[in-house]
Amino acid sequence: MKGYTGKILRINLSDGRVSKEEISEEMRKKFLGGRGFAAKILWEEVSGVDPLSEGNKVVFSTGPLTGLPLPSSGKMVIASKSPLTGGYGDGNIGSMAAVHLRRAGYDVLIVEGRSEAPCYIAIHDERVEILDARDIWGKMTFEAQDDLEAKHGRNVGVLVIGPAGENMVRFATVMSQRGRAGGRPGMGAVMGSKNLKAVVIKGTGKTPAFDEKRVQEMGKEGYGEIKGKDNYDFWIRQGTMQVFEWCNENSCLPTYNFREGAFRFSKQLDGYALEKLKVDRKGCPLCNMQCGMVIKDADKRNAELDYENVGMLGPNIAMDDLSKVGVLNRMADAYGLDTISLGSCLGFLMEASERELLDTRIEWGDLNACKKVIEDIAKKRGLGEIIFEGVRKASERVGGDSRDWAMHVKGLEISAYDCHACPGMALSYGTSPIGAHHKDAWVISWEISMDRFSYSKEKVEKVIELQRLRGGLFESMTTCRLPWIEVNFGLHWYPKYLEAARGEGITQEEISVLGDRIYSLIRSFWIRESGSWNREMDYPPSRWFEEPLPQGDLKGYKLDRARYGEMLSQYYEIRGWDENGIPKEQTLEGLGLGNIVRVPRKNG
Ligand code: PTT
Ligand code: SF4
Repeated sequence: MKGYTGKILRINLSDGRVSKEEISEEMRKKFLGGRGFAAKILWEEVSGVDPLSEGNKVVFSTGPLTGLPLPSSGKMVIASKSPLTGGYGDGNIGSMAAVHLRRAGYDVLIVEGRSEAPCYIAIHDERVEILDARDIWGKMTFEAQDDLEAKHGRNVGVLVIGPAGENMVRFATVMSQRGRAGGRPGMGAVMGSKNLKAVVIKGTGKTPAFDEKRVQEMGKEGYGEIKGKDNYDFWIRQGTMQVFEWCNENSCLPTYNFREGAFRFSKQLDGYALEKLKVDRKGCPLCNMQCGMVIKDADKRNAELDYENVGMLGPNIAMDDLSKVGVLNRMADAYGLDTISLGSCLGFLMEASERELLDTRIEWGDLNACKKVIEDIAKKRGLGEIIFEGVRKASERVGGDSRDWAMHVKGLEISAYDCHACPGMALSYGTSPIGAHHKDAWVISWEISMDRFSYSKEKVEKVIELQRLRGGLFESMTTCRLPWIEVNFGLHWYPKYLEAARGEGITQEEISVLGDRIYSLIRSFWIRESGSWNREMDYPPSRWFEEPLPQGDLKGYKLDRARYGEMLSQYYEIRGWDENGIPKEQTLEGLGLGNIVRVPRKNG
């Protein structure tokens, strides 16, 4: 099949070995690329190891659309066994590194082993080097990126970790281009555990395509269509921040550690507030709807904002000024911490302090206290020692009833949508393949436009439909889904893009099977790796079931545990999983995984 380089580059940091392997035809057909490749590789190569040990691997994985002149195709998946959750973890980052990896002749980079001393990897086409990183170890991501560009030239792709990754903070992420972040479930910590500060990639070859001319033509048409969309101009003004006001109006804005769904000071934080502070716009390569909104923050420095960052570092911790949120966002990018988990961790500490479960006081909305805690997290000291492994572990440390309001699923902190009155979105969080993240099924907008309070089978089916498209197709092609979601760019384009890129399109039926295959494979990984799998792991935290919304239009609403359980059972049935959420043997057979996967049947 054309449209792939067909190569995996494997680098072992323990012994310095570098090898190149073929990607089989079967792998390409069954798993497409990106997340599909990563899940298959991790299933086969990472079993029973501590995520921060030499035995774990980091997989940087592109797909057949990555790097082609097609809308928003500068993306790659970074995956590993997660040190935050203990299960499968990945993130999707926009970076020139994705584009350069394919130009250098590789679809996938696997990094394994552990270097004795701080190092970084430099890939320049065929030449692969493991270089000394002692002079950049300890540096913030921005400075490290500057230094690496000074050494290797500005025309390279850089993936880098900050002090948080080096110190193996469990929600350390990987940064690129001073504002792109990827790998929420601790992929930065896995790099840190390998003493790997960065990967620098330069490729000078051509990105492979089956029909180059057709790709060019259709790309041009696609970019043009995006620009002509009704919502395009507003998107350019506010980007993902356009959803902030809507969340507040619909009582799904995370507020006071997900206790409430609307914030009194929301007007000081929303998309219009952003427009007043905006000084620039940035984004991923090959995109003509760039959504990284840059503002001048309260320290008079540039900070790049997205909705999730503002939701979690704003109302969730009662920070009522966007320029202050910008400071925290910039610090997270500099230290290399995931903003969603960070906002949840700060909210958790503030609530624990309010309930007198901590020796130290940390008040809601206190900027200086937050700045200090961020530094402490990155250095694992003070309150950082309590929270550096995320809210699940922190709740074991602080005790009381904190387990009920430690806002996570499977150990991954929840992204910025409150679900007291959104059962469908709660199911989406519950069944996301990496723990609570919205990326696989952002069902909430559809749900609120329909019957938001129902626990219908239609909702379950919608969650699965979105998971197939977003979690299966988009994560594996690998390209940004926002043109489709945010400006209504036609989904019908993508099978055509795949056809031009690799000589083979994809049918609706094949999209469903691909998504289901990846989901059952990742689920099998979780069951094998988590040790004690149980159905409760697919439930959101107690807070949403037990504590009704205390104010606003939806005052008194909360989730119903029994009805959520019924939805979950329907979900398992459609997926072909048993009553504990374990894929059945005939399901694995039917998805062509029979000869690949053996799932432990025991569960605890
Ligand atoms: C993603 C998660 C998100 S999702 C956001 S804001 W969002 C947060 N951004 C962070 C950040 O910034 N700095 C930081 N230190 N931590 C951050 N953590 C959070 O990470 C991102 C965009 C966004 S912005 C979204 S919705 C879409 N996500 C996509 C996806 O998942 N798949 C896909 N095929 N296309 C997507 N397009 C959009 O990409 P994770 P990015 Mg990201 C400053 O990484 O781990 O997946 O978590 O990659 O290049 O920054 O683009 O309102
Ligand atoms: Fe990146 Fe935003 Fe463009 Fe998507 S829309 S490719 S996240 S800049």
